[in-house]
Amino acid sequence: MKKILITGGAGFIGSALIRHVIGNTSDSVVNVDKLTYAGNLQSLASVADNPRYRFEHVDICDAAEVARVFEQHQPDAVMHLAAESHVDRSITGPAEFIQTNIVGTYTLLEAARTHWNKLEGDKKANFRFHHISTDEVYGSLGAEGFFTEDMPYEPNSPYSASKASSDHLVRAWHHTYGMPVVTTNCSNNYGPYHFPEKLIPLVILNAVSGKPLPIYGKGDNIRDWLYVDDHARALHLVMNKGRLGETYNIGGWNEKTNLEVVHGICTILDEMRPQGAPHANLITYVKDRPGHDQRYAIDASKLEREFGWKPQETFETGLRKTVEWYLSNDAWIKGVTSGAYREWMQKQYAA
Ligand code: TDX
Repeated sequence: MKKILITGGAGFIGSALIRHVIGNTSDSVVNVDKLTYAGNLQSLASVADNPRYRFEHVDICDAAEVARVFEQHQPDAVMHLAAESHVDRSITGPAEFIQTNIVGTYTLLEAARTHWNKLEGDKKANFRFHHISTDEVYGSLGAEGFFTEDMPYEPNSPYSASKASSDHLVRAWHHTYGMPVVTTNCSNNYGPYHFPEKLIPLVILNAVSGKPLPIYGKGDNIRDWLYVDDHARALHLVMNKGRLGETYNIGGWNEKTNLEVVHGICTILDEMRPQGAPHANLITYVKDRPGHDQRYAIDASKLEREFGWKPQETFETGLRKTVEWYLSNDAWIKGVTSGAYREWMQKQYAA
C-alpha cells in the first residue's frame, strides 16, 4: 500500500491513472495539479470522495508549495505527468512548455530529492520517481522500424524538445545523485476525457455537429495509438516493478495514418448517428503542421517481456468505446467546451 504523489492528475492521462489506482489497487493518491485549461477535476468525480484521494492545487514550478506538499504528505512514490502537451500550442507559444516541462520537472526533482534524502531504511530504498514522457523525443521514423529504448533522442518540436530535456534531467538526477528514477515513453493516447484539441476527440465532436474535420497535409502521417486505460495499467506496473534508471516504451502496436483514424471515426458515427452520414464528407484538408513528424511507432516488447503487460484494447474496440463515451457524456463535453468547468473549479479551489 503506497502513497503516490501524482502530478498532472487532472489531465487526460493523469486522471485515467488516478481512476485506475483508486479503483483497482489499495494505493492512495495525492493529486498535484495547477488546473490549466486542460486540467479538469470533473474527470475525477468518481474518486473525489474516496478517502484514499487528496487534491492539491499547486503549480510544480512553485518550489515552496511543492516542498510543503512533500513535507505534509510524505509520499512513497512520485508519478510525474504534469506537462504542457499539445504540439500545435508549442509551435505558437513555446514559453509555457519550457517553464512547466523543464523548469517544473527540475523543481519537482529537487523537492523529491530533499524528501528522499530524509527517508530511512525501507522507505528510502523503496522510494520511486517515475517520469512519464512521450515517444516524440525520438523524432520521426521513415517507413520502416520502431522506436526502441536505446535510440538517440532527436526531438523536432518545441514540445518534444521540452520533454526530451525533462527526460535528461531525470536521467541526470539518477546518475549524479543516485535518485531512484524510472522513465516511460508512450505513444499517442486516446480514450474518454481527452481534451478536444487533440485529433480523435476533435474529430468526433466536429463530426457530430456537422463541422469540418481538419486533416493536416495529406493525412498520411502515422501515429501509434494506445488506449489510455491500457497505458494507466502499464504505468502503475512500471512504478512498482521498473528497474531503477531504466526507460520503458509503452505502445499499443496500432499504427494508423491520420486519414485511417478519421475514416474509422466517421464509419462508427455513420452507424450510431445515421442522420449525419456520410460523416466523411466533412473531411477538409488544411495547411500542414510546421515540422510535422511523419511516423511514430513504438516497440513495446521490453515492457511486455519484463512484466507480461499487454494492451487489452485493439484500436477498433478502443475507438468504438471512445466514440460511445463522447456521445453519452454531454455534461463533461459542454463543461469543457464552454469553459464552465474552469469557473466551477475556481469556485471550489479559489487560490
Ligand atoms: O486537427 C488536427 N488535424 C490533424 O491532421 C489535429 C489536432 C491533428 N492532426 C494530426 C497531427 C498528428 O499527425 O493528427 C495527428 C495527431 O495529432 P495530435 O492529436 O495533436 O497529437 P500528436 O501531435 O501526435 O501528439 C500527441 O501524442 C504524443 C500528444 O499531443 C502528445 O502530447 C504526445 O506526446
